[in-house]
Amino acid sequence: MHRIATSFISLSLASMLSFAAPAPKVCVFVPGVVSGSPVYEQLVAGARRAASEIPGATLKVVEGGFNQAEWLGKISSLAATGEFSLIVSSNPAIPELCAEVAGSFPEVRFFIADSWLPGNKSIHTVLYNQLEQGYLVGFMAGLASSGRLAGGAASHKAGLIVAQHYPSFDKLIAPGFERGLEAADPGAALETRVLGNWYDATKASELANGLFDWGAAAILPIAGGAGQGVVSAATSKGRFVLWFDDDSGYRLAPGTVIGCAVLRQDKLVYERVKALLAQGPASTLYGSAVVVGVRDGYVDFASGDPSYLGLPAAARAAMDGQVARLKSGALVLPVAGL
Ligand code: RBF
Repeated sequence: MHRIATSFISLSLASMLSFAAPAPKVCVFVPGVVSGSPVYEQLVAGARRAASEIPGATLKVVEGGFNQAEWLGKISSLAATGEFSLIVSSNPAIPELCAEVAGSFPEVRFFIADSWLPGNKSIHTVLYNQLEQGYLVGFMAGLASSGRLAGGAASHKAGLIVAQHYPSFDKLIAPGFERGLEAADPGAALETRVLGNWYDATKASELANGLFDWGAAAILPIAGGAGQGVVSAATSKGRFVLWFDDDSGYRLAPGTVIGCAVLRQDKLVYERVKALLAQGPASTLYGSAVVVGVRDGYVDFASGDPSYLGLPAAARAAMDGQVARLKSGALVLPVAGL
């Protein structure tokens, strides 16, 4: 009798507790639009998968659009609805905005991938080692600019096209690219052009044509959907493109896109959102900022695609050697934050 009573009490306690913790409601705030930006496609996919594995959890995706001046107001309105326990987003400009919103809505928690902000008890951030990611495609650009790819003469020139200046581009992606380029083609010249937005493929094409006319053998666009304009310019000029964030570049233009440095953003977002939902608002992950890279499995070079496998064996061996050096720790490109 006593045992039955105890188990009855613990059962009802358990059901009371499960009622006490409401099913989590997650909002994914996309700072831009999803379509055309692999980094945001992965953000949504990862968060959806995590929410689908937490019983009762719901998820809403909100596109913030390209007007960055509106983002703070939009995030603030989402928090003000009182509907969401966790707001998930991605890019280095977002933590600052969320910190401001968190001041007014202390019950809301934030997870922001691809960014860095330590010390805010409402916010968890994870930054990718984009010195490594930039290095990988920079090295590939150097193989092109030194004439080691079929059909490519040595010009010792390469280009970067970026939508706008921002900290992880200026401090990690560009310096990483430059270092990789220098390793494969010592003394090669690098020119950077700034587009001014994340969507204008026509203007990106014009900037790319300018860089190709200057002599760039290969260009890396960091420009979201506008990057496709760089691919079309390269295709008509018979030059090369490097791709960032996922391996879709290989399929966009086989033979033109010669290397993709990928982020496992879908995996990262899935893991972190799942952990944060399971641990709840008191999770000790809040307040922390973490850096992940090649050795953790979140930054990589996609080397299995037929487009890449069709490149000269000697060039691939040189490239694969760099990936192996980063994986083994023989080459270390440390990032401590932004
Ligand atoms: N990357 C995209 O692919 N698409 C975008 O629309 C986009 N918008 C951004 C807006 C801001 C204000 C900042 C700081 C970055 C943005 N990024 C965007 C870049 C993204 O965070 C990341 O650096 C790149 O995808 C390279 O990994």
